Amino acid sequence: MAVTVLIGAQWGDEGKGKVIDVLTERVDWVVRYQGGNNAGHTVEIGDEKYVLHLIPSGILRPGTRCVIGNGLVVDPAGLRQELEDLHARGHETRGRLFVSDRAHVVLDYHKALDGALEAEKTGRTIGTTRRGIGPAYAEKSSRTGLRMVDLLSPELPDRVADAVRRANTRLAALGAETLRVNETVGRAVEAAQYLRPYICDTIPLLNGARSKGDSILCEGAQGIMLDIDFGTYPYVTSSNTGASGVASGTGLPPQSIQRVVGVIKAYTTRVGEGPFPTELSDATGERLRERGGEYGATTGRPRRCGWFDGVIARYAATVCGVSDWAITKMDVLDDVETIRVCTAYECDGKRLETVPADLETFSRCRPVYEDLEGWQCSTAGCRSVEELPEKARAFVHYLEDFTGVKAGLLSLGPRRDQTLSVE
Ligand code: 2SA
Ligand code: MG
Repeated sequence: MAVTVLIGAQWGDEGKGKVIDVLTERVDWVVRYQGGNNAGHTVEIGDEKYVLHLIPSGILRPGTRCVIGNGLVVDPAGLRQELEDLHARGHETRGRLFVSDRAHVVLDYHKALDGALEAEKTGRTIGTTRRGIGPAYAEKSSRTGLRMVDLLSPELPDRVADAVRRANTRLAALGAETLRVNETVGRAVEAAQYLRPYICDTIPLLNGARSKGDSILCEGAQGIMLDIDFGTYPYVTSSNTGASGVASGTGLPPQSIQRVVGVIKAYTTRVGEGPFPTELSDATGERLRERGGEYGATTGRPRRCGWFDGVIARYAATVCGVSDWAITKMDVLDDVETIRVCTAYECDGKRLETVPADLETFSRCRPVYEDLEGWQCSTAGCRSVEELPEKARAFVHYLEDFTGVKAGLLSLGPRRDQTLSVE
């Protein structure tokens, strides 16, 4: 019955990993529905820090079962590595992790193509994570991709060999190094062997769990502004990162979704290229990056930082049907004197209240700001909303009023105990 979706309502890195970890205290299943190991979900438990890329964050709660849904593109070698790391740290995954046999496979040549396409001198670098995501989804759409179910087939070596040969022609045309067919086949076969026990039909599994009343949390990766349909195309990832990706990426029907939690950071960040109206290329942006530890969890890239963009939050609320916000990293604003919130854009003398489709227009948009007084004290020790400084509560209320969505959860640091639930 109870399906909850958690989505990133900005450009990713909103702190979803932490929020999921908090929510999974009461959840039976955690399900990824899109993306691949381009994601980096960071969870801190006590002194231990985990960064998960493909495996749902719920794996860190022993009683929770996890699903990698059909909507993902799975790098078998990457998944194996992640599993081995978890096993080495004492986490059991057999019988707890289920990988959809319909999920598509990312092979070495997808990564090589990702890099080669980025390096191509077309003047349009996306700033991808180079994890092969775009090329793997392109093959899925072209109906030439391999799926997890193919990893179980005796014909796997031939299929991979064919695919590598085709990819080599493209790589050569792009002036990139080609791959050795046997090596790629060997790696795929080895990973397939390791992953065999995890691969199954997750559709009856999930719907069966749903009908017997289990609670299911669908974990979005990246954020709505990186959504292939709703984001800043072409500076996006290749999947539906928003709530609309859940039905197509899991086999859970749309009407089973009861709640959509939108995760927003108290300011905004973006990794990779593309327009970002509230970006700060000054000392304030630098301070947000340092205080917030804003470096890519997958690639270590420094993230671009800027003020909170209310236009985007409202857009996310609209297209994802956000029921409540989880506002993260409020503590990063602890020492900020004046907090700015973007409430509209100005472009060519016109006021815009929504995100324009035309990127050229979007890149010329100037933010219209509302200035709020900062609270200028530490929130680190606050354990309830009442203990928050008045001005921090005013900030939350401002975001709630502006977006028309209530906050359900506030996060003041990476640890589990630095989380406040709003009644
Ligand atoms: P891709 O690799 O094809 O999905 O890249 C396309 C765009 O999507 C962005 N993207 C991300 N943005 C923020 N965080 C992501 N995950 C990692 C993290 C990123 C990292 O959690 O920190 O470690 O660098 C993520 N994944 C994809 C990407 O920057 C491109 O703009
Ligand atoms: Mg991340």
